[in-house]
Amino acid sequence: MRHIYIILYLFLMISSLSTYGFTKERTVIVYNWSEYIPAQVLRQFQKETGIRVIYSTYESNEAMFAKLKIVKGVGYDVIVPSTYFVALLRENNLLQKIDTTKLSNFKNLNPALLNLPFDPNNEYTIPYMWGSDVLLMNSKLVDTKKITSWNDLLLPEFKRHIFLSDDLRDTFGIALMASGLSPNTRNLQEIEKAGTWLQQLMPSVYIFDITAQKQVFITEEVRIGTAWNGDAFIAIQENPNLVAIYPQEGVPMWVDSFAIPIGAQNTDEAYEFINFMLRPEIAAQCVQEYSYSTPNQKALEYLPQEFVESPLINPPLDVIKKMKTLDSVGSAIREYERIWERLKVER
Ligand code: N2P
Repeated sequence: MRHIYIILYLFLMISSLSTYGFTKERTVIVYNWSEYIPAQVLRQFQKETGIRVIYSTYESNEAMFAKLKIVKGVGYDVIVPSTYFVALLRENNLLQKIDTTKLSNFKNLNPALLNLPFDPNNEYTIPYMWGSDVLLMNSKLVDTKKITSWNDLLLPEFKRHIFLSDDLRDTFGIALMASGLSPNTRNLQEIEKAGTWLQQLMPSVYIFDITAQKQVFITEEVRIGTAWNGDAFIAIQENPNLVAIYPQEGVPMWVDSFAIPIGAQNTDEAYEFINFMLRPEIAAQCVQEYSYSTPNQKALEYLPQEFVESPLINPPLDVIKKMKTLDSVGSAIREYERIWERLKVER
């Protein structure tokens, strides 16, 4: 008899707790690059799982890293660092290991995008999207046949007509590759040499920014410049005068991956979220919206032909061979930063 009272009491307690909203609502806190996951995808996840997504965005790896460091990896469940930042986050003990056996959709990923040097056994990251920097120009305002190299940006006719990305490693990577050097060099003289290249370019730069990328090409505010492949694809659709090329020296490439911060408080939900994002039809939806390259090989079956055939989304092998991943440069990053700040001040 006593048991029945206890069970009844517990039942009443639990039901009154949920009536007053005391049972914990399941949430996942995602911190991601801006314009990277369609709102529709987030809504579908919430609807299917009942897990509320608390979503905020950043514009650069540097901004994300600074924030994560301040909060000591607490307060976020999923983040999306790029290639070289994975090492940095790990060195600062800001990531936790990921158990890929908990991700039934892991099998959809292309092995060519797994086990990369920045995370050899995918112990900490699951690739989401990848891409590269391309040279984007307006055929109405530029003799496009003449342009084959990053060094063509230095042509005097482009003075005050260039867009340059305010992404330190991307743009330094371009300057280094234009100078025939590795975008991952730790050699001070080589870093300085790229700095001189950038200094020469600065008088030609009309807009130096990270967020405005596609817009300034679409509205023809600039004639030529750097662009992420996804932005280039979208800009070309909006303005057919635009043409993108992979310059002959090759291009810096990056992989943006899901990672779980060390202090994440909703790890089960983080796994559910990542696994949902690895579904082929969801990955395909993200590519259709933002036009980057997907590491999800199954997703290709769900993409319209124009996406699969676009060299901006699915680059040909000879282009891929010339791409260089942006890896950690260790403490040499301080030299890069010093020169970068100087460029900005002098501008
Ligand atoms: C999308 C951001 C692309 C990330 N808006 C480049 N690593």
